[in-house]
Formats: sequence, structure tokens, C-alpha cells
Amino acid sequence: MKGTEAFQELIPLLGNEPVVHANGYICRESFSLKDREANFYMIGSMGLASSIGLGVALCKPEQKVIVLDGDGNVLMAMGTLAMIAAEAPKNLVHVVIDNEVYESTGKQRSISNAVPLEQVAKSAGYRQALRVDKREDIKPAFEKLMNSDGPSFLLIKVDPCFDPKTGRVTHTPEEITARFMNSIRH
Ligand SMILES: Cc1ncc(C[n+]2csc(CCOP(=O)(O)OP(=O)(O)O)c2C)c(N)n1
Ligand SMILES: [Mg+2]
Repeated sequence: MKGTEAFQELIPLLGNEPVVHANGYICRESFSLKDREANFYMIGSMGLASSIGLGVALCKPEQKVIVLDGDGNVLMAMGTLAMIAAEAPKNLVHVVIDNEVYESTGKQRSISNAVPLEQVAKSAGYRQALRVDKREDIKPAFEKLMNSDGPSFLLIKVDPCFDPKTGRVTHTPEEITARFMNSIRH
């Protein structure tokens, strides 16, 4: 499955949940497919989408909160997996698009081919951790995690394929913050 197909499958499954996006193509692909007020786009600050998602999840315990992450981002901030497991927000769903490369900066290899990130998450203490590598498996896996207690981890294995022509997020960081905060205010 191509990375783009994973987004095409995943984005239509979203309701009004806050979604905190890792930087680079993760943001750009999601933004290009469907911009949402409840999308928080990291512009830089690699590795920290999961920390922000944890904070949002702890503040909004009655609402599912999604982190849309990349393998390189997770590897950069692996300690956050332990923090999420220790805080154990039932409402956090951590989705990782794993293409085994730092695609946004030129497809340099990451080490997620050798380190199964869903097993790291499970060992750290996430309540559930699933791995899928077929497009048709995304929907049932995501819905299962959205309908049960977390913290949950969904690793989606994909082939690198993002198109450098995919647009960039056009909102300023201030706009992203303001509309995201407005969307989660109630
Ligand atoms: C601290 C820091 N280091 C490096 C970068 C440059 N950078 C931006 S996106 C990215 C790759 C992210 O990799 P991954 O999470 O696997 O997402 P992919 O690009 O593969 O979709 C890198 C290295 C950055 N923005 N911040
Ligand atoms: Mg990657």
C-alpha cells in the first residue's frame, strides 16, 4: 500500500475529533485531502505531535483524540511512548504512517524496518497496539481502536510514495493554533 492510499482510507473515517499531525508529509497529505479546523499541524518540531496529543487527550478526557504520526517522528521521541503509557489516557489513538524512511527530507532510511514500533508501544504499556499493511485492514482496525479504551497504537506499514508537489499547509502557525483551540473549546 502506498502512503497516500493510507490517508485516503483514514481521513474519511474521521468525525470531529482533534487530530494532531506530525510535521512534513503527514501534515501536507492530510491538509491536501481535507483541511479541518480540528487539525493541528506541526510546522517543524519533529517528534512532538505525540506530546501535544497527550496534553490534549488529558484535557479532553471525554473525547477521542488522534495523533497522526510518522516513523521518524516516533523514533525521535520514543520516550513519549512511555509517557503516554504511564498517563494512560483512555481516549488517545496514536496512528503511525510507517514508510521506514524520512520521506519528507529525501527518503533517508529510518530504523523502523528493524524496530517494530507497535511492539515498542505495547511493551511500554499502551493498552492496545495493532499493525496493518493492507489498505482494507485500516478501517476495521481504526474503528476497533476508536470504539475501545486506549491508549491505542495503530501502525500502518506503507511504501514511500508521497509526491513532492503535494501542497504545503497554507495557514500560519497562529491561525492553526487559534482555530484548533476554538474547535476543542467545548
Ligand atoms: C528536530 C528536527 N529534525 C529534523 C527535521 C527535518 N524533518 C522534517 S520532517 C522529517 C522526516 C519525518 O519522518 P517521518 O516521521 O518518518 O515522516 P515522513 O517524512 O516519512 O512522512 C525530518 C527529518 C525537523 N523538522 N526537526
Ligand atoms: Mg517516515
